[in-house]
Amino acid sequence: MQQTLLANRPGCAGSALGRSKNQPTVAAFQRCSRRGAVKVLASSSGNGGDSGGPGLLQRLGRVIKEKAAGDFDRFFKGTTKTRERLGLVDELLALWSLEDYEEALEELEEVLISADFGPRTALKIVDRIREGVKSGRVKSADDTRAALKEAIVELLSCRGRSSELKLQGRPAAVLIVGVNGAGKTTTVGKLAYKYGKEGAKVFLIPGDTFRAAAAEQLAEWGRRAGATLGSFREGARPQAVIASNLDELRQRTCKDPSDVFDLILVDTAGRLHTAYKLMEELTLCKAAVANALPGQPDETLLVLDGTTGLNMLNQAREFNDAVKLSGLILTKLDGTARGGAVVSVVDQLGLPVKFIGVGETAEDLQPFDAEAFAEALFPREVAVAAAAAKK
Ligand SMILES: Nc1nc2c(ncn2[C@@H]2O[C@H](COP(=O)(O)OP(=O)(O)OP(=O)(O)O)[C@@H](O)[C@H]2O)c(=O)[nH]1
Ligand SMILES: [Mg+2]
Repeated sequence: MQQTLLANRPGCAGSALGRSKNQPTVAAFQRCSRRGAVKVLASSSGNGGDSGGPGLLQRLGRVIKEKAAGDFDRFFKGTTKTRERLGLVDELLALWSLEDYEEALEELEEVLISADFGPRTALKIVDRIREGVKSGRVKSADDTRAALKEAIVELLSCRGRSSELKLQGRPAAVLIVGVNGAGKTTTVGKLAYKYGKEGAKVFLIPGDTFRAAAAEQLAEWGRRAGATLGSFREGARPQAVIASNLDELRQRTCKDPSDVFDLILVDTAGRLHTAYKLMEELTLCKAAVANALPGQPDETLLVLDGTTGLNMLNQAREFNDAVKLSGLILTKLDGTARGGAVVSVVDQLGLPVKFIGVGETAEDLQPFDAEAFAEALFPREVAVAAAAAKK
């Protein structure tokens, strides 16, 4: 199957994928990009105008984050199951007393472990609260709740690394990787929708050449998001498909320097993190992006299925070793009570969570915000209701 949204355009030398013999070299691309794409980048970077450029995506990132903050309901709804699992914390805190705080902290640790915070991370959180009690800073149930949230926010703030996408190039490229069924293609679609809606020109590369249905799924997301889908050929080597798509884009920009996409999203096939050959293929995919667009991809994001809980830690380690990740996207948090795994993954891997998936629609991808997350898991109103019920 071949989809040719770019291929066979007037002025193109034919289908990108049917041209392997005549493909220009990387050096040729770079020569052209010096005259074309890079010139566009330079002319739009300094003025802060709205006509595109690297600044555009950073501004859009902020806009998307601000809008999401106003849409706390969706975030809140998406974390319902985890919050329910953590409901025991409210019961514990309703019975809180300074005399037997040790017992309460042990139970708190168990509740956190049951929500997949993981033993190490749960212990860290509880230890911080214990320190607070010993220093006299934590006295009441309210103080304990505040200390709990504070500890979670601190762990999630991940050694100062930002949860915003760092998209500096024009075009900026994002490589999406992960195991089978994690939610990669859906996430690519949601990202295209989000950035497209704010005015970015988005291009999708169907790097999952394993099966035709993958490209069809991406095409459907592309239609919804108003994004352009690149050429696809079932069974082709994904790194070749990525390279030829980027080459098509280079040719377009050579012809018309204003014809530049802001954001290129590269979907890839699901693969087991233990399959050496497939992981090696992924490194070639990343290299194909870097060859065509020096300095890219700006982001290499691992999509993790939130319902797998702590098993995702091993996946993240292997993918990080293979392609050096810049961040994580956790999906399906709406379907799991194991959302605490977010804290554990950030704590143990030192990689920031950039977005979370809280449903299957285009709107259900939320920029990750540590404070909003802690607030969603331990909302104030619930605490007030629990205290009222006790009286
Ligand atoms: N509830 C829920 N479902 C999701 C979310 N993200 C993805 N899904 C669903 O998960 C399933 C798999 O999603 P895909 O995007 O096809 O996953 P993938 O990683 O591309 O899969 P492969 O390409 O086969 O490896 C689909 O049914 C999606 O609708 C989410 O945040 N919440
Ligand atoms: Mg897919």
